[in-house]
Amino acid sequence: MKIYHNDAHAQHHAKLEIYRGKLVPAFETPARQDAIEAAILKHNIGELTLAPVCDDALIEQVHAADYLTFLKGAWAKWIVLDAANAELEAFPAVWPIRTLRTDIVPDNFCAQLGRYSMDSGSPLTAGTWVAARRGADCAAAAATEIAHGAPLAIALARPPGHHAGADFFGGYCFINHAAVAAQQLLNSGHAHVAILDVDYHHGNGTQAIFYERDDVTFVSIHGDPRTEYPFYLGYADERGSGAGLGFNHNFPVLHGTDFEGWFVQLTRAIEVVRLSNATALVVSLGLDTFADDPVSSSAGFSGFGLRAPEFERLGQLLAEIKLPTALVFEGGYASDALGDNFCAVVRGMTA
Ligand code: Q9C
Ligand code: ZN
Repeated sequence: MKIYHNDAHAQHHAKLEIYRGKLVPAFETPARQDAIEAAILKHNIGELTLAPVCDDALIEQVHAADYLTFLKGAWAKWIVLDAANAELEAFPAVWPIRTLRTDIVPDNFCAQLGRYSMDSGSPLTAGTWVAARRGADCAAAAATEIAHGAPLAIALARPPGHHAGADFFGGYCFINHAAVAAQQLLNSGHAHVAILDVDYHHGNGTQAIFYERDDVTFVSIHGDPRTEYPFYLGYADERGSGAGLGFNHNFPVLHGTDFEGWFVQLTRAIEVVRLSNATALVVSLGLDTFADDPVSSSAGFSGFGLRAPEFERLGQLLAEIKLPTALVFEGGYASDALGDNFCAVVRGMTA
């Protein structure tokens, strides 16, 4: 099995993020992917493979051209503001919230950051563009691999992608790698593709990208957005619009639910994937449903309490869908456990 690993991922390396009034060490670190790669080698799970460079045109099918241009040039503009900025990370300053104009891109760079982002938790660093763009190569390559007949391929495409929309970043995500994979499957001849998002957080970017389209069924199981990030999307009544009506399915799960409750909802989500006309599947594989995940655990509750045996069971359920599947790595922040948990999913899928 091919595992396309992003060899540029460490170029995106935020040191800090803003959290509840403090600058705290970033949760989303290069160590996350390094841990998974080490476990893959140790357990001989598959071949770590470098992806060929995919066309910009593929990425432009799911992202706005002006957003991609902005992201590509952002670090240079940040340095122009002040050469000393090279030692810092770029955070947005002003967001175009209600009553402000969204049709204008101001000249001021920090204002532009707000125009193209959804939160203050996703600092830009010198290598963010290169890392995220290379992640798209991995997603496209995994999709091509299954389009050519492989039952399973993996994109270790850090940084994650599912919160990034057509024209904004957020939630540690810059390019939506799952969307790139789905689009590549469509371009390769699949008429309908399903995306199943099992990250702890709702994949708002993926939902938004495909919300009005009828060629992708998006199904997400995630923490109830009333209490969990991204808060402003991911509710059960979001069903798609226009041609996309009926192709979007959210399964929010109450904070504090244990893994048995989570699996009840997962079974429902998988049933929706089965009933779709999809001939290929992209899984947004977040591992932040883990019991000891530092982002999803709070106030005594921990994720949905999954551990390696439950991740293996997740893998078994994914395999039972019996569609060619591209796994795209998303969230999961307990670096020390990511290797075991990731390998458990793959073991469940392939055993
Ligand atoms: N305590 C993904 O899992 N809020 N993104 C973090 C830290 C943002 C998660 C708060 C969570 C974004 C891909
Ligand atoms: Zn997440």
